[in-house]
Amino acid sequence: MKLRLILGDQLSQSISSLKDADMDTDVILMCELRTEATYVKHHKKKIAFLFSAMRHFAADLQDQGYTVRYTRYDDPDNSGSFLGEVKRALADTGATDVVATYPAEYRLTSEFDTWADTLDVPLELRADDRFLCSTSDFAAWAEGRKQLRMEYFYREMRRKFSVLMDGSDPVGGQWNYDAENRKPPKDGLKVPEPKGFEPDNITKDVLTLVEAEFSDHFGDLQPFPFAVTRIQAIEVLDDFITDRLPQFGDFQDAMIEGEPWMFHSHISFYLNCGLLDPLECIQKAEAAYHAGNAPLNAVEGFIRQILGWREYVRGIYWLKMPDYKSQNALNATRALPDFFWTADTQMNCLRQCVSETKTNAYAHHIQRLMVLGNFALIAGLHPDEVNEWYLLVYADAYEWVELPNVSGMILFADDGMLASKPYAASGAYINRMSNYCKSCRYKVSKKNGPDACPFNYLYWDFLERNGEKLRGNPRMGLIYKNLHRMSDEKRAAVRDDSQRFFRALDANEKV
Ligand code: FAD
Ligand code: DLZ
Ligand code: SF4
Repeated sequence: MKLRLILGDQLSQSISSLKDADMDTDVILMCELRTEATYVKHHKKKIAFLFSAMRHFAADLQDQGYTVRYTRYDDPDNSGSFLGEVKRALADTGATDVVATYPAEYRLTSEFDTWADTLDVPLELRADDRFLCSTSDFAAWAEGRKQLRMEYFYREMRRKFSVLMDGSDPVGGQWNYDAENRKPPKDGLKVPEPKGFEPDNITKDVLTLVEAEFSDHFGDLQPFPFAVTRIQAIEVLDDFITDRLPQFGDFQDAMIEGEPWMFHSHISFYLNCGLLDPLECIQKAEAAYHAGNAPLNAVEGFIRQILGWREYVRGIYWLKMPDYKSQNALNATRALPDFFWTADTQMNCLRQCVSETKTNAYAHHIQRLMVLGNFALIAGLHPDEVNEWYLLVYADAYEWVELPNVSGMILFADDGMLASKPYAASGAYINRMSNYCKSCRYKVSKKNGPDACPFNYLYWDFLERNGEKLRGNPRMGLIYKNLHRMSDEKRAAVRDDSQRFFRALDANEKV
């Protein structure tokens, strides 16, 4: 009789730990834990989403005839940790073996690796097979390459899985249609309502629990529209494929005030906890293209995110951990400003993105990258603080995907391992891709002075401060040429404005 442990982000019936499960004898163990709910103070919605999805998954398994031992958060005997619950279950059930799938992140993997020494029964830890590229295949791909770039990895994945291929060539003749995915938002653009669900009794119980136990965590619990079952998650995916995918490509980078969901898919919550399978998402998008229901720039763009970026960042994570976490190539030291929690800032773009994050436990990619991330980069915020924030505020956040995006993609803390150059930008980018600047107290057209958009001078100050590190980067050559052409007077204005801004920020004044 085997005890089979399922973690909160392993909610898939085809997970390796369940592969040879015997319905008549085995016991499946799932547990809501203090350690997992508090290793960072996750957004209330994230905890509620996972607890509800776990309870629904357990109920599904039970309906199919499995024996599930489910520890609720408020069970008086809940030991609060995976090992404690495994030991308790072994003592109560007399199971002779423990089977688990390796956790998705380093923190727990290294803990699980010590269990064999403390358990009295054999432990079998199986590979995490929820991804399309195994960690060993990624390591083999990376071996011997001078530079790792997502684009080349992505092309191999397209070939390997025969996705959007025309023989050995990419469909349409190009691998990547990114250049067609940057349309600014146009006036009157109509964004479809996202698919949402009324909480059922299981979810209502969880919402009451989370309100009582995690009231001091960040974020709003209500409203709670998340899918919590595989069937609902598939509805979200199908809704995206018909309603949003056709325009996903054009407006992938666009931001509109009051439209947090735009034409994105909102499936990362479900992909990352196992309710959706990456290949089924890719294949549905590809089918929409072949049926003539979505254009190539949209379908390729969407597929690139899942088959390319998602697998790539996970590969980098396992290739480079644990050292990846402590990197700080730009020696950034500033503390995270309070407005990342309160949204109390006069910079409208940041106010909107933080407020939406607080309400939804979601922000789309360009908000995370070019508003919040861009500010974190050019203001020199410390990677540890920025990583902790991103890991706890988003309902799709797990370290394997959050850390490379934050330390690699936005902060350049990994010295260019993930991104070939820092994604620093002035207010002009935000103004082009959003309507945030229209209702901002600052003027995006002003470069200096108290009314100027802070992104404008902080951008040049960032380049100046990090010149030694970045000047030699071939992709930064033109930018540094422009910096050197700047008059001494203008450089002094940039420095003075930035110092004034940082003084106010560090003194916790409203900026
Ligand atoms: P869509 O735009 O519809 O994209 C489809 C899918 O592609 C996503 O669901 C996701 O699975 C995948 N994807 C897209 N971009 C990336 C990427 N850069 N890395 C990995 N997968 C990607 N994604 C997370 O899943 N968890 C995180 O914790 C996370 N943290 C991020 C932090 C920063 C600083 C940045 C810049 C990006 C982060 N991302 C993270 C990636 C991306 O922003 C989200 O996956 C996306 O916004 C989720 O929304 P969506 O499902 O509507 O995505
Ligand atoms: C994120 C999370 C939370 C909030 N709570 C639980 C939990 O109570 N029980 C559980 O099994 N998993 C939870 N998780 C997901 C785990 O943290 C996740 O499995 C690891 O971070 C590995 O990716
Ligand atoms: Fe953001 Fe600057 Fe635009 Fe204000 S003016 S919304 S601070 S980019």
